[in-house]
Amino acid sequence: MTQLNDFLNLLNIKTQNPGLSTGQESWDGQGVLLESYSPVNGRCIASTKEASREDYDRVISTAQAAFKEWRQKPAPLRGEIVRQMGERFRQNKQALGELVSYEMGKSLQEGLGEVQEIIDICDFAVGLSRQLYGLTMHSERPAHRMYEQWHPLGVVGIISAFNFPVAVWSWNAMIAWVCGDVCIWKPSEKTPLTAIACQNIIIDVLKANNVPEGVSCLVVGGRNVGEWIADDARIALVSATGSTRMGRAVAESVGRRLGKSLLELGGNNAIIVTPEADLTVAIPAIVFGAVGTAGQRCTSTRRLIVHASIYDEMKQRLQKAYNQLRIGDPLNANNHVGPLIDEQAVASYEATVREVLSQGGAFVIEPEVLRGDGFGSGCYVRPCVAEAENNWAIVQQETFAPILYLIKYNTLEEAIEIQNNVPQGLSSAIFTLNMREAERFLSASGSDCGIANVNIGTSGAEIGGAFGGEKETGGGRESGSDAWKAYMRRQTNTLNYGTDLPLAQGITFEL
Ligand code: UN1
Repeated sequence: MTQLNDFLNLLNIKTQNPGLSTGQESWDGQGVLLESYSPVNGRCIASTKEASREDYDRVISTAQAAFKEWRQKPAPLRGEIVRQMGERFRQNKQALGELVSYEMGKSLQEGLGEVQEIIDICDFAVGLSRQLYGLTMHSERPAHRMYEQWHPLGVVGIISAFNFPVAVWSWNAMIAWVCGDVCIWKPSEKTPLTAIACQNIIIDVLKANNVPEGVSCLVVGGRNVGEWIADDARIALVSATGSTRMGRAVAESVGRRLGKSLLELGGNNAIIVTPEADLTVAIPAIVFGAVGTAGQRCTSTRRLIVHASIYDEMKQRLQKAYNQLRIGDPLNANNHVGPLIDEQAVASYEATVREVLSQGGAFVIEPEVLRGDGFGSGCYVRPCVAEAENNWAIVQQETFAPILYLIKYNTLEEAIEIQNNVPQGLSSAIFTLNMREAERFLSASGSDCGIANVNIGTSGAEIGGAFGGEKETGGGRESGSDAWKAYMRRQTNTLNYGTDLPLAQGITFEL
């Protein structure tokens, strides 16, 4: 690890940082002071000020003006700008990974992995900038041609969560930019500095290429800023990542004005382990899924559905694996698990533990809030495993903490039913070497999630696929595949190059 001040200096993070930026200009908001505390040691890292309504309106007007110019720039040239941004993130990978780890609390490995997702999506977006394909159709009318084009949408509002403070922004922004949109990013108020650092990283690229002011905007602020974005008819697409409660509020506001939203909300992800699983592959996948990012990924493994015949063996193997976990400073490469984001998250871990016990659940691996040397921030908890029933209200909801529920099954039919029987539908996995079981799980009557894996865990998706889920997860798809279509408007064009005017459906109309 570089010295603490090194990565802050490298990323140009000062004691007080402007929380508003239009890419060319940055300024202090007129709202309240926002101090960012590290869950690693409880220290205040630096501060910024939230946006006032006036600040926000200034940003939106600048973004609207920028869109008029940016949409005219050929997509491959927009891709070239994104390529240069990717280079800047490559150069700053270590420093930004360390800041992510320090401000958010995830292990340095995972902090670096998050920056790698930015680099990967930049590469993907550069290629995509020459592949924004539309279809051509055969017209039923003679001497007519039909085709479709994809045009930029406008201003895209990106509301991101603390748990992936930089990668989720990049999935949206890099794709939106090659599509010809301009972006306004409202990061989580729990992780404003990583967002400011990202804007600092790309600012030279924006300036050197004379990118119109307003293509990349940052608005640090609280819930009110999220509400302004959701209510604002000047924002063509609102892409929001976070809790189901937040997503429902955003969807209602955006829906009222018939705007577009792209939602990536809670998960309640399960792994099914059948008697034919290779447990040497399954165990690390389960443990990484459950304790990675201290259980604060939306793809974290929350439920483990295990066949009765291997249930006791699974318990023993998990106990052995969990005993090896090292919890502590996430910037120390020896540790697997860092802190939760804040004390509020610890309180919710404790409340969930109490609820599991009151339902009659038994902990196979005991929960604990860690105190004492090295745990001074009060945010460190021990990952735990409880025997539970799928239908308990507490199991039906997503708790953003490293708590894994063990559930027993007898038939694959029953396992799939348990897996699907939650309100959320993000990620799922099965461990089996039996192709019939695997294919059954992936079939139309199998997993109902947006992501379904075989012999890998629920978290850690690659950027090349479309990311998102069904039901209360919100239905949106971000990142790879054809997720770009959500950031553009489709236009169907019919062109007559003949000398007559034949009408479709064989209708005659003579004058
Ligand atoms: C999230 O938790 O919001 O699949 C995103 C994963 C990561 C992204 C998670 N690539 O776990």
